[in-house]
Amino acid sequence: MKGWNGKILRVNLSNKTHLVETFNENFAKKWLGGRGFALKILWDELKPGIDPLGPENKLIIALGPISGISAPNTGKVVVAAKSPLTGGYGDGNIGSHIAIQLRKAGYDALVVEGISNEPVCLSIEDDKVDFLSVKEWWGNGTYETIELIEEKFGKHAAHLVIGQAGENLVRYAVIRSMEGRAGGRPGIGAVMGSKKLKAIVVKGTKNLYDIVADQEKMKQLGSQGMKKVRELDDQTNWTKQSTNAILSWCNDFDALPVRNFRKTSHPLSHKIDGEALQKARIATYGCPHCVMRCGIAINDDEGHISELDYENIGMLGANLEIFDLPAVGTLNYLCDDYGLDTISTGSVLGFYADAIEQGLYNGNFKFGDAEAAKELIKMIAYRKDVGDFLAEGTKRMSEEIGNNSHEFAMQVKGLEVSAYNCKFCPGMALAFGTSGIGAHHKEAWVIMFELTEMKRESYDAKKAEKVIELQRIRGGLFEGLISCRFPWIEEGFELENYLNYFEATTGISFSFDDFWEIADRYYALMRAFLVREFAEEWNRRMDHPPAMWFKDPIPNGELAGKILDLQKYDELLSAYYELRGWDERGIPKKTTFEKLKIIDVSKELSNFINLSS
Ligand code: PTT
Ligand code: SF4
Repeated sequence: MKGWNGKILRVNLSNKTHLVETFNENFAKKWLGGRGFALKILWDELKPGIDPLGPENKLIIALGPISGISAPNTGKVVVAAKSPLTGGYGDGNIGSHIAIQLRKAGYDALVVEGISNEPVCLSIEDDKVDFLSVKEWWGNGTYETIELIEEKFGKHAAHLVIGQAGENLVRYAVIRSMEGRAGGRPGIGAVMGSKKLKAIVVKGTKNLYDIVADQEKMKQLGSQGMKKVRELDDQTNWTKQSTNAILSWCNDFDALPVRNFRKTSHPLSHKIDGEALQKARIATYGCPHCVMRCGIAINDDEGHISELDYENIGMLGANLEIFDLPAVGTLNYLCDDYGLDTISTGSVLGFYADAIEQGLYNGNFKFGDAEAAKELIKMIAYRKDVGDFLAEGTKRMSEEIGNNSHEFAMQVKGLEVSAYNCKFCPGMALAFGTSGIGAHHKEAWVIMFELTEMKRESYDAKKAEKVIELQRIRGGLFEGLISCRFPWIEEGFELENYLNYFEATTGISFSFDDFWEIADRYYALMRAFLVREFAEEWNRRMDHPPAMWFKDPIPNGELAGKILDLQKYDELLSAYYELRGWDERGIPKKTTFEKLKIIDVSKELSNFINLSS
């Protein structure tokens, strides 16, 4: 077999043992890598109902067949586990040198099991696995931890770390890596913390290309691709503002989250938009092998260097009505240092301010108060006082507050909505509603098409089709092969390139249809995972976006009064289910499982719920 090492390293932190398992080409072709490997392992090995923060959960770090090879933006890995936020399968895609080093160490995935009796750093160097006691590192932020790793293992040691938020089991803690990268929004950092695993460091000495089927071709394709993406970027200038170019666009289209999503635009948004970020920029950061370097760093208002993307600014700035870029930079820096997801943090603070304003909760926090937000972020990371409540995420907070506060808790299945306000974007609302991991834009960024090429007000089934098309590309192809999707989205680097990379690396010729079948398998299995966990309460309302979007219209501007229509949304959802071969409850039919060659999944699932034929 070429393209994969064919090896999974399994480590047990409870008894400090490890073993290496092998897999064959059939497994690799069926699951591809990354999200596919993680999903399959977690589905097969986790008993339903286990505590995501207990010893039975498993943390997976998984590569795909092209992650780490020298081609545009391939320095990415999937981090996954059962999510403490949603209770379903959760993952994130993070830029890290581990994409290269784990492959060079001879593995395609790392499975971490059990719980250590003391804080540890897992060190992997080819077949050598060490569990280093790092009691003295526990309590450190991610920046300091990364410095300690560099001191101990060298400047370029590939790593993944957690901060205090992960240690203290904040349900939306993320994992961090070099230069500002963060991933695992559904609380994968908390799973790492629950295992007392402060850091993972990997070094490999094998030749990266030993497992590549056609080495010369791949090297040639890779360098041509890098050159091409650079040229495309010279034409688009995208990296000058990177993802934050989207902020003014969202503002103009009434799709910006402002004041806990109550409003959709703001006259001060220019203070934190792409141009403002470009002016403040002091450096750009990027993942390994990246030729686009999208992380724009600025000096924050406390003297740190903070790396910002649109989601961070949208949720910690506009959503909290903080239109001061250096102050937003500090909120972002704190989230990075403590290891908190910026999207959920911005949403939690917005929900908190909203609940206080409505007299549903006692507190002093108000929209626009950057200093109080800084304090609260610290309290969340340490679960101190009200921070303990905020650390639970908006779904659980609203359950505690009651009084219909769930209507303005901006989450789906427990994961907070990313920075797109969908009061008048039915297609994007559907993308949030049906994402397999909760409300993450990573699965289908259909809003781009909805606001430019499609009729915005339409609930036509074409929108459901487009959501599925994007879920297949973004949530399937890019999460299985593992490469950053920005060259394709932002620079128009053709998808065919990835088919060519796959073929040169593995020697296997796959058509797009082969990849779409794999993607559909991921979506069926993510759905099966959720349904197995929530069989008794499962219903299609779990695929609805937050109730606010059906009840609280756009308040001002040209689109004032526009709002999502519940009945039409439900019809769009039915169209989505039909296209996916899922029944009216949103559960894949037996025939769909069969078509996707996962009959074993349907057999297991039918122990929990009746399946339609
Ligand atoms: C991603 C989510 C995003 S998506 C952003 S900004 W974005 C936020 N970034 C955070 C951050 O930073 N610090 C922090 N403490 N929390 C943060 N939470 C938010 O996390 C990310 C980039 C981005 S930047 C995006 S869209 C693309 N996402 C990709 C993806 O999902 N898959 C893929 N194959 N390629 C992608 N390319 C782009 O990668 P999560 P990263 Mg991320 C500081 O992980 O869990 O999916 O959350 O990992 O390496 O930082 O890259 O406008
Ligand atoms: Fe990483 Fe951004 Fe480059 Fe993608 S474009 S590889 S997220 S730095």
